[in-house]
Amino acid sequence: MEKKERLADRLNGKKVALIGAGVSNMPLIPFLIGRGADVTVRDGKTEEKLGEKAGIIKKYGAALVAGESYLDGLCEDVIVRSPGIRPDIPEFTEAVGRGAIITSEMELFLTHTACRVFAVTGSDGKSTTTTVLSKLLETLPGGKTYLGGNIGHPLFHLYPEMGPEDKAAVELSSFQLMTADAPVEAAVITNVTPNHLNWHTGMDEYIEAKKRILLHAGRAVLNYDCPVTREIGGTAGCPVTFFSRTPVPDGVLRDGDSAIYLKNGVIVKRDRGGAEREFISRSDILLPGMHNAENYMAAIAAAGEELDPEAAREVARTFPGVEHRLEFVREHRGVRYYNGSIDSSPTRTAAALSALADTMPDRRIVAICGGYDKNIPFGPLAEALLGSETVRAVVLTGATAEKIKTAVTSSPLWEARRDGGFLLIDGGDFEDAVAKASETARAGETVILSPACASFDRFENFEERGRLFKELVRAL
Ligand code: UMA
Repeated sequence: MEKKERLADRLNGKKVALIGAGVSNMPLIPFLIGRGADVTVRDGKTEEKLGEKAGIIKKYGAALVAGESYLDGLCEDVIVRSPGIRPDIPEFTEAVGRGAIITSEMELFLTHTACRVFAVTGSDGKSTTTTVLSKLLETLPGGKTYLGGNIGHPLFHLYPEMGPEDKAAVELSSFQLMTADAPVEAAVITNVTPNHLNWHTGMDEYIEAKKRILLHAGRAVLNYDCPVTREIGGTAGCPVTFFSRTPVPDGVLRDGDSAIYLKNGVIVKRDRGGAEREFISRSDILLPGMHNAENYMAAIAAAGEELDPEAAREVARTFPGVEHRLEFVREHRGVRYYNGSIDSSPTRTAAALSALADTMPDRRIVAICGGYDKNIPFGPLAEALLGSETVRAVVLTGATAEKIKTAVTSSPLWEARRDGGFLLIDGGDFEDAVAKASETARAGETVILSPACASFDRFENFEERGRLFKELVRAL
């Protein structure tokens, strides 16, 4: 089998299949055709469902195999899978058997780029951490900073313009990491909690995928407060920086390891056996919530020793956050509306609710929850919704509405909260759910879309869900 490295230099006349006409693969079409490859795009959606994309694919000069039997006759030399497609489906295994290369946009980027790569994965907080990291990297001397990966910006087609002085902050999902094994300068795992268990064979595979980010990492940045990442740190083959909400004991650090943590409201850094160095204060961080302090600690550690605390403070004071993550939409009749469409797991929703409660303790919350069913347990969500007096009502929508309702009503906290006035509302479809949340909320309260689920039961992606939410809220 041919090696993946520098594949781009040997594309002339090669048959390349792009599996999936999505965000990752579409920019590859003109790039590959420009290098002489014979490109076929294969997608399980029908041509009609692909809509204008089908026209674009053909206009570029690629062949299109669309619809149910899109993998029939898979004969290409190089197969570029979209992240959402498992690498071990029978069609791919058979192709590998006859000598084909299976790769992905992200693997191609990581094996071809000359720039310094700072990679981030984790169950929660990876988009904010990656974005903050990109802002911090921009303050370092040297070339241009790129931001991409699972956050929604493919990077491979840009690699020819990147030099060794440039930097890339790259968000990696477990789907992308399943087969990735390229070197990165620094690798962050923000935390690991159950997620995507309908796609992975189980928690073990999910954790193994996340761990692959460390395979050839120069440095690792890991969450000391998460049992999974703490354990990973003990066996990492590179220096580790642990980040934590509280001081990290010196005894857990190995030679060359370090820690970054909160002490009396200040983020401090310490090498093993070294003195604490103050970095920035938690109050410098414009984004609300303890999870954002964690995101900052991870990003600061990943940016490395070149980072100037003063420059980091400036970023912390001014960065307003990422769209769809606790994004303030508007205040209407005394009710504040937030778009948290990115909250696609119970832990994300729990973090969003506690961030709101932290920063606005007097505002009670009406939460809109529910969406695509990833087979994750909703017990933790029920606890987050019922466990704090701040949440007053939940409006349920989407494919998981019934499952969430069952988890909430079977919680030991349910009866007391129900008797205390907690409302569990059947929202119906998404539009009705937004309308019901708005009818339920009183002046002085907050409505947040924080689904705890992915969006694919109804939407193309979480961005589309968030945009519709904002439209509906603006039209109230
Ligand atoms: N398709 C098939 N067969 C399949 C699966 C998909 O033909 O079995 C087709 C679909 O019809 C679609 C195309 O493949 O037309 C694209 O599928 P995709 O969604 O897998 O890939 P992209 O559009 O390239 O988007 C992916 C990520 N999506 C997933 O991992 C599911 C995007 O993350 C990411 O932003 C993008 O690459 C960046 O290049 C989304 C996501 O939800 C936001 N990620 C998960 C998460 O963050 O939790 C992992």
